[in-house]
Amino acid sequence: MSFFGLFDIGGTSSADKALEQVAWPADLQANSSILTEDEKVLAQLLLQQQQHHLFVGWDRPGLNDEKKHHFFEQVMQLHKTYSGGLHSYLNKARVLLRDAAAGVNPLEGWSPQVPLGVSLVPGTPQFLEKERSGLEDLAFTGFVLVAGGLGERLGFHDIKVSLPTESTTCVCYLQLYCQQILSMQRKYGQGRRLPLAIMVSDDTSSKTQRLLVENNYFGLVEAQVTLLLQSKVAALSGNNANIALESAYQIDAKPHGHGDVHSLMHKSNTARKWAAAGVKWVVFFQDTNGLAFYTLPAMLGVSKELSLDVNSLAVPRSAKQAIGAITKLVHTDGREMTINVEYNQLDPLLRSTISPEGDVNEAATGKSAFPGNINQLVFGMETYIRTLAETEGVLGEFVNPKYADATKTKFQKPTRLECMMQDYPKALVGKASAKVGFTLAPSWICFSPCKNNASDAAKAAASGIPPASAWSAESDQYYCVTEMLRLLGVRAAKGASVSFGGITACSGPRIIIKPQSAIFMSELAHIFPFPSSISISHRSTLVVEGDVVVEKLQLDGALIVDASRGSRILVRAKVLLHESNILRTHPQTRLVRVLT
Ligand code: UGB
Repeated sequence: MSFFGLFDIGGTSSADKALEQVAWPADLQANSSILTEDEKVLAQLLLQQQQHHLFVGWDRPGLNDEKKHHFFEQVMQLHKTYSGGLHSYLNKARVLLRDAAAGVNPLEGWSPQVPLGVSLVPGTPQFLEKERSGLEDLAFTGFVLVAGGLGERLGFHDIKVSLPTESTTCVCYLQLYCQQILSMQRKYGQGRRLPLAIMVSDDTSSKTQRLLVENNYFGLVEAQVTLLLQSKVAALSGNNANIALESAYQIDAKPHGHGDVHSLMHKSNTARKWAAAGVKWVVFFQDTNGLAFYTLPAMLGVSKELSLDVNSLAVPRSAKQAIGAITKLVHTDGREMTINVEYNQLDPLLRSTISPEGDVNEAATGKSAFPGNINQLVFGMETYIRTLAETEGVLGEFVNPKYADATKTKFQKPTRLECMMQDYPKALVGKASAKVGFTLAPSWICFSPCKNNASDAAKAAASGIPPASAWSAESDQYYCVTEMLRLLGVRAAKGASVSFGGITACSGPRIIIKPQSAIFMSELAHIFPFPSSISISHRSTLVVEGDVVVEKLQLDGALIVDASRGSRILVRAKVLLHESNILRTHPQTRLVRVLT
């Protein structure tokens, strides 16, 4: 595993040192004798940026000096890790905060259109053809997991990638992702190792490393995993970009958003190394989406066919549904971009431009023409590398202060600049050759994250938004595999919907096909070659691992078929299985087990 953090990009520059001298407040002046030269430069930088309040009430020298040095360490960190330095951050923040208070419309001059995209219907010949085409390119794919988020909405105090994806096998998200990548590598990698980069933050870094190390990288090789450490930015308590304090001598610092991933892919040289090693496609995915990869080859097939530099996986979206919409925007000056537009911006934008009725469902599909963004992206490496070189991966930022008063001068709580990974297409504006589009797939096969605590999930469900709770995420994984099998012709029961605590999910069956057996629809077809000979009741549990072929099975119970130790297990169960059965291969034999 290589580890990249932005701690080593030089000290304060000579330009900073040449900053105009500003009079020091008395409390700081009194401490002058204990400060190092670098600390004085940083103090000067802060004063230049009108941050005098940070030094009010500093103790006299000899009292809390360690905390004072620690304060400057933190300032240095914030300065070094932000491209352009702390002064650049604060200057940008002032402009963005002024615009926010003035209510400037960031989409002024832009008019929406339906973007370029392909709609996939799982199981159709079109889907399987795209999947077949994409499988050929898996060997040239690199994976980027953004896992710096805290899980505050979930109310979980550990790293989200350590959560179990389901409670039948209790495999955690990181294990699932690693094993899926490993399986793709073994089957389609043509001898190559598929690289994985994981963006972590101070909040998730050490626990993520530990989880990987203690589990032997879940079968991956250490060298194919790169950890990218994102840094925090200073929280701001007022429109003049006043840096907020968490406590005396301690700045309130907050995550800068998942958009940091692009500057880290650039600064760490990861993107360049991957390109040199032949990676053609970069896949970005979130930390708790157990359905992340089922449509990946079909999506790659679309990227290939349309030569897309950016392909956003999207889900059908009802008009006005509270989820960002993939939208093509055309400016009055001729510029174009296809980008995620927040739902609360799309409706007014449509009304004020091309469609007086706003965001409405189309008659043909019953859904909005603007599909929902789920932040799973495939970038073409050639353009990505070029764009990173031009921009250093620094994307546009935004600020979203919650005002405490009508004059918009006070914030309810400190805010900060943020950036989003899906804003990358903004960097392609003006490049005539750049192609940005989407792949639409039903959410049951591509998106069911675990983001919300049970009570927020119930509120979301009540207002028609997917709950994104632990239970719905688990249930949707069983549902997805079962539905793929049904599309192949397997007679798997559709479990009834069950409601609990305001959340409705499917009751079963619980079918887990481990990644080394199959992930994609075309692979599942090999495990179940005679689908009509298989029936699985709604209350059944089936776990399949390793080289397994299920020719005949009538299951109304629990069956674990574990061929992970090297041999093939052939299941020909003519009888109805009512009880729990476990079939395992013996490590030393090449035994073929037949259950009849
Ligand atoms: N993440 C980081 O790695 N670092 C950060 O600083 C922040 C997050 P959230 P968000 O799924 O419906 C996104 O917080 O940002 C990682 C899209 O922007 O779960 O509110 C974090 O660990 C939105 O368009 O989501 O919203 C996680 O893996 C929509 O697609 C990922 O970034 C929305 O997800 C997402 O972070 C959604």
